[in-house]
Amino acid sequence: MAWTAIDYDRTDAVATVTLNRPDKLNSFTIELHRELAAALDQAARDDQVRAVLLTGAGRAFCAGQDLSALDMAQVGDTIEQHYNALVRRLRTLPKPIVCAVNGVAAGAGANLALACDIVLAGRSATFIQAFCKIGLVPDTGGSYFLPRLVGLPRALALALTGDSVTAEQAAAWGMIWQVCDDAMLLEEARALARQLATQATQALGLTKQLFNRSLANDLDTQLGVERELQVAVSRSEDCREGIAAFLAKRPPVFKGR
Ligand code: T3D
Repeated sequence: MAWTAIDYDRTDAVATVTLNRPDKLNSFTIELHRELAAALDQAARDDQVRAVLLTGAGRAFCAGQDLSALDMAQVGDTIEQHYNALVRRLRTLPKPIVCAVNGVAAGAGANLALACDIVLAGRSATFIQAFCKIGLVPDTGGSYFLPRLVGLPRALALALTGDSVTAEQAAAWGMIWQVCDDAMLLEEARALARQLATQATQALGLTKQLFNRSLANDLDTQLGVERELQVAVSRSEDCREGIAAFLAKRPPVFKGR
């Protein structure tokens, strides 16, 4: 596929998806939505891909919806078909997704990052729940993830004020995993994605599913889900290899199946 709004690269077992509208701070158009969806589907389908890295080109990660392309008559459809579908794709993709936030992440761009599995941010990156500044409410899963990540008082204050949060504050609040020096961000994110790509892919995919389901379940239900997924993954070749390697005191060689 010829990409215009994103860049897609697979090197070894890592698919790198780069939002690529730097002049407009990688803000979302329908074209960007379609290409990002196609890229994530490609990464999900391709057995050679065992981890995904998402980042942005230029000085921003993503400034949310392209406001010059916002169709006020289609807001509900746009959200369902594109933003909601994107969050569902990220959360159900059975491979780990590392997000490298390389600059400002605003509106749906901030919440796109929060819907990924492990978020690293450059020291100069910022997160802005920009919706209130233009008379909108948070979307792209922000009203779900943000209070669960940072607690209701901080989530609500961020959404009501639209104040910018630095990468260091975001890490201190548990909103993201780690802050990196700007110059090292991509290198560190790639190293993390490469490491995840050597692990037992099915177990990582089911771990995502386990945690997703835990957010809505009570303890008894969740214990049942753990049992169900552990039984399923214990039949994988990688699980047999992991245990055999431990017992033989050698490093495991996982194949992602
Ligand atoms: O139906 C639906 O789609 C509803 C769904 C909505 C989801 C949402 O995401 S709503 C929230 C939309 N996003 C925003 O409100 C953020 C708007 N952008 C900003 O507040 C600022 O640009 C930033 C804080 C992100 C960065 O500020 P700064 O000073 O570093 O950059 P800048 O000068 O504002 O922007 C640079 C260029 O990018 C500029 O274009 P120009 O003048 O050089 O031609 C600016 O217009 C453009 N740009 C930035 N953000 C957007 C954008 N163009 C279109 N849409 C944007 N969101």
